[in-house]
Amino acid sequence: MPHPHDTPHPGGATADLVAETPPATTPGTAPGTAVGTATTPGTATAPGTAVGAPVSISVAAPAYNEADNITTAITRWHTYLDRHPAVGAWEIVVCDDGSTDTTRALLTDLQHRCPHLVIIGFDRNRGAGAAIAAAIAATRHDWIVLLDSDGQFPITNLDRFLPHLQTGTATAFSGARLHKADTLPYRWGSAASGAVSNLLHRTRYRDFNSIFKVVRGPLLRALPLESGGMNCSTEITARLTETGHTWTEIPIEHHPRGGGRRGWRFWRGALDRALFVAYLGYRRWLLHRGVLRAPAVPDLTDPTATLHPTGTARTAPSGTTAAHDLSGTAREAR
Ligand SMILES: Nc1nc2c(ncn2[C@@H]2O[C@H](COP(=O)(O)OP(=O)(O)O)[C@@H](O)[C@H]2O)c(=O)[nH]1
Ligand SMILES: [Mg+2]
Repeated sequence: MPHPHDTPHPGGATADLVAETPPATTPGTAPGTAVGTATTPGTATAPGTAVGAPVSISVAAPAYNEADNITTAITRWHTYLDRHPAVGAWEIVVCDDGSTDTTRALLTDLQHRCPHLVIIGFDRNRGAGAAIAAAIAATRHDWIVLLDSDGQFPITNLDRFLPHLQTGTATAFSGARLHKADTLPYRWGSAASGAVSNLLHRTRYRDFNSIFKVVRGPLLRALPLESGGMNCSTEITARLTETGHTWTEIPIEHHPRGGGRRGWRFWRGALDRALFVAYLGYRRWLLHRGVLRAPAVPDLTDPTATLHPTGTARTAPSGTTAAHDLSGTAREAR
């Protein structure tokens, strides 16, 4: 079966999915405030992307027991991507691995109205990290946008990123939540682990743990990710930094959860984060000693580097298991 997005913008088939309309931005302008800078190898104009041309986008998101939020989230993403003049071909890949509420049924229903929606999953719950890695592996467009499906990261944040994508100023952008809409213990925990992660990586990112990221597809698909639970955002920031790339941070809005409950408990999550950051420190040391090698990723400054939507980076590494693809398209996932 062909990928549902082989024909971009199917038009009328999705007309009943309507939410907020994106503002008609002027392609090429840069309303976002870049608070970091990109350095080589991330400074090249995206090969094959004419300056100001619409960009192709895959949204990748995990979803677990998000029945309260999933319909609103996907409807908003759909409307935004479908109508934004700076967005060309697009898709939304959601990984729901074993929700026990009606998330899966709602996704299937949404898919009838939104052929751009690709649903993948596992036969059991494997955690947000596994889910986001599987969703990334299943994407096929030039840029990947990472989002949560609980409504905390409005897709309208993309307004500030799209001009940068069109001009190809960098290959990896991260949304910095300057005002986090989380309770104090969660904000403190994130600030503390972000500060230590910055120290370990000799970086000065304002929001090391933000999952709202926009990265060139071939680059993110090539990044080996191994976190299972809620440390995937920290891991993506760290692992790309290991490869010598620099994140360009752009301020974003962060909202309270739309409904439902977060999928992890504070103390368990805090312990897991502390262990994960300790592991990052150990990795840094092993990399420094040459015991480990940094992950190999495509050099996107090379015009022959894959930008093809069905490039080799989509092949899952060995040791992975097949994901259930509810759209009927053959997919592989970590
Ligand atoms: N597929 C999948 N998604 C998950 C899992 N746990 C959390 N998520 C999703 O990950 C995102 C972030 O989770 P959330 O509980 O809001 O944590 P937060 O990072 O503290 O906001 C949401 O979209 C969740 O639906 C999981 O086990 N599997
Ligand atoms: Mg959340």
